[in-house]
Amino acid sequence: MKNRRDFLRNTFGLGAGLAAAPRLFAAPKQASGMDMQHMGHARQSSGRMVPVETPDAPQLPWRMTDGAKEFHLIAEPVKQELMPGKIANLWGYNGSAPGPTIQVNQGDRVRIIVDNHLPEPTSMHWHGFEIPVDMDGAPGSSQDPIPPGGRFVYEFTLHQAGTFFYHSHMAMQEMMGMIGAFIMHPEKAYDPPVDKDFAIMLQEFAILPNNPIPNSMNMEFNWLTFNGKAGPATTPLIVRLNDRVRLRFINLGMDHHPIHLHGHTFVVTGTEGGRQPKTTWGPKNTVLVGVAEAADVEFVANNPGDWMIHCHLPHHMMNQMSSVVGPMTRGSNGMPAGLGMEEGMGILREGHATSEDKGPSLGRGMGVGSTRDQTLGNGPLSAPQAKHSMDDMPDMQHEGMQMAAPEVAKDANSVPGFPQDAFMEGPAMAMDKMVEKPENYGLRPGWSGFMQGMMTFLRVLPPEMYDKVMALREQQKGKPEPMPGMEHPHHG
Ligand SMILES: [Cu+2]
Repeated sequence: MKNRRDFLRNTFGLGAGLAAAPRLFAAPKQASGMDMQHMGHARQSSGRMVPVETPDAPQLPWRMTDGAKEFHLIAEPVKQELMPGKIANLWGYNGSAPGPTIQVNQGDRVRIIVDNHLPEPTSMHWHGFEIPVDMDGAPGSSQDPIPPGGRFVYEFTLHQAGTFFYHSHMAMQEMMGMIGAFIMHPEKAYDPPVDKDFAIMLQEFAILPNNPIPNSMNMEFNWLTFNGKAGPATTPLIVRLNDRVRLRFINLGMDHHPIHLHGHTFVVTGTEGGRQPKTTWGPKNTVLVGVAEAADVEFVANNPGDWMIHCHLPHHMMNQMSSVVGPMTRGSNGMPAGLGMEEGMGILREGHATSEDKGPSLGRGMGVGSTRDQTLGNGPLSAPQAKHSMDDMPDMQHEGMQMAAPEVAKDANSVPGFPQDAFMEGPAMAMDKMVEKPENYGLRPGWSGFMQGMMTFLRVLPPEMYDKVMALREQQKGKPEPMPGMEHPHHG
């Protein structure tokens, strides 16, 4: 809620004449005759381009000033709620990390006012933009860094089209969340046109237990997000059965993410360089989105159901993972992670960062050979013990969590390797009520216990159900108090 207020304050503080919602297109673009011939099975396609939705992330309004679409971005510390009760101190733009989505048309003259409200210098890079070098935002070479309290006005004409993004060009700031989507709509709608168009930004953070501030020096990440939310707080993508759908993935972090869609076969129609020729469109169901890359995929949502979309790296389908997660499930003497506040933030007073003593606590290694790690039995706790052991975990909200005991076999303790998922996902982690929102209407009860990290749903809904969810969403917009997880209503 605070994020939302900040966003409104920041955007409405710009002056009179600014529309509440972005007016994305100067005029509706009609498809040419050629486009109409190639509409294929896209149902009810109007031939118009549709605005890109970024579920859980806001859209950036603009106003026409001196012949340019003028946007205003404020680089600032933000409190981002990754999931209910898990608020992280990130850095982002206009109260949000990732920052708000910018949408323009090919050929637009664009002006972006960047104010630096961070406590240190920053610089804004327009990733992949073919613009004059003095607008490139490379600190030190193309411009002086923007000092704290300073401003830099970027202005350029955009001749490209596709899925782009903006980000701080200070490396560590990127790992604090400073990225946002920048969509350039083509002059003429792509063939075939889509009915639904979504963008999802992939980010990762290393947030040690008992500390809401990401350790940007960490090499091991335990919070994986789609548009700033971890499952089950991610808002599902709602489409109507037989819609043609485009998903745009944008990755800025330390890892590549193989994004997998259930139940459908897609083609990769675009990259961070723009639209790709049809001759390259081979069938796939997983797309590897490398660091600094974007991937557009398209398909016809012809298979009804609630289908998972997720990064397929197993640890990226988890929340709060760390190499010392074991002790958390066992209520013993607590964890050595972090040692002290300074060490937890990577500030060392003696020794070096990769030493056996400090390495594991800083998340730089896997804890192998650590003299500080504790000896663990491999046995699980009983369900009541497991529940009790989580009582003092400050990041967990027990009210509203379903907390049913996971089902385990009688001889579970005798099986080497047990437990794996038993206490980390499943009924004990379900929180359907806490993440209730219109887009989750009608999901199978208990669904939320199995959604973590980079995970969301593509909900392919028959017309009646689609209309019902859309009606609920409309109702929600009118309510003054947002539900948990509803901080960023859709502006699509
Ligand atoms: Cu991943």
